[in-house]
Amino acid sequence: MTVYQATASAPVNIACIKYWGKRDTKLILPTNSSLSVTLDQDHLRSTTTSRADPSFKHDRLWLNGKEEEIKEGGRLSTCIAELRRLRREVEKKEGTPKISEYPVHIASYNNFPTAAGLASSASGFAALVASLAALYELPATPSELSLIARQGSGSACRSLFGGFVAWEMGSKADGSDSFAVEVAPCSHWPNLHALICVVSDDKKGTSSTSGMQRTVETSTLLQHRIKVVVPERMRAISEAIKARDFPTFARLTMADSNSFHAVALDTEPPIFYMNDVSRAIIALIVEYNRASVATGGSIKAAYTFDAGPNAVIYAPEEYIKEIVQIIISYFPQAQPFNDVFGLFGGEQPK
Ligand code: 2P0
Repeated sequence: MTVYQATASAPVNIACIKYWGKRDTKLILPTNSSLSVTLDQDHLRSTTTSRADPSFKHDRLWLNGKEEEIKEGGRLSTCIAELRRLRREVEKKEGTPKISEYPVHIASYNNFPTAAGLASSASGFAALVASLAALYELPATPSELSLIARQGSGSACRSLFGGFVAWEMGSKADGSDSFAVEVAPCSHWPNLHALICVVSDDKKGTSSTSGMQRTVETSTLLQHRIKVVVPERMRAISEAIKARDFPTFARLTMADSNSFHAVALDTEPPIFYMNDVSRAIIALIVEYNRASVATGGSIKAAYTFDAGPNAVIYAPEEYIKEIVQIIISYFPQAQPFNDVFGLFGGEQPK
């Protein structure tokens, strides 16, 4: 008996130019393009196994061993339906076994602890799409699959590649030109490292999905950001990445993190994702860079914050040790965990 089963994994990505706002909430079409760095470490990935079998009664999904409901018309069922539709096309054309008619069971695991404070929807949906695409043996490129992962969670479309990835917002109403492309592979800039500082492992107060829509509806600053600021930044950061120009990359990354948190603050009611520890980390990095520039050096580190208080610090490898020492001296309770740091003084992530 043939077993139809496939496993795929996908990495976590952290945006340097942030996605914040949808112009179409059902298709998940963004109000601006975005660009991320994939964290290529083995210990920051989601791994998903999909299996199709005629004995299954209906589609089912488990996340870290716990079954989750696949709601009709929801994001999960949209992704599964899209991949089935592509499989049906292959079956029609090539007469391959009609496994699109079998229900699927999907099991997904994150190998990073929830306590690492990293969002798992990006790597999770990317791994789910990649595993179903492998199960169905779809002749699809990562960019084509990113069109589907995008409908699971916007940022997931950027986790189908390694390295440096742009999500082009596109302009078509059907979303067919809103997909991810690789700007440069990971091997292009192996010297660039990321340090994750976990400030809090609490679940965030305002989800990204609802927070960004409130920003779209109420922030006047967002209009300036999406029309004027981001298009120029996308161009400039892509060039900086291609030239491995760290100071420019760092300036743009920090500026865009600030801009994203400014539009969150400009939302009615305002959204605060950073806390006092986040702001202390900004002050440390600003001072670290100022001291370097004042002595004839250049910018050595960049901070960025997503929809929560945790910091990601990008820096060339040669400065990572020094940065870790500075952080430990200011936050003596810091718990190193590979390149993830727990600063919240709680249990070390396991
Ligand atoms: C990003 N974030 O570009 C930005 C920066 C958070 C701050 O993508 O509604 O979880 O599922 O499309 O992808 C978070 O948004 O939102 C996000 P949905 P998603 O990484």
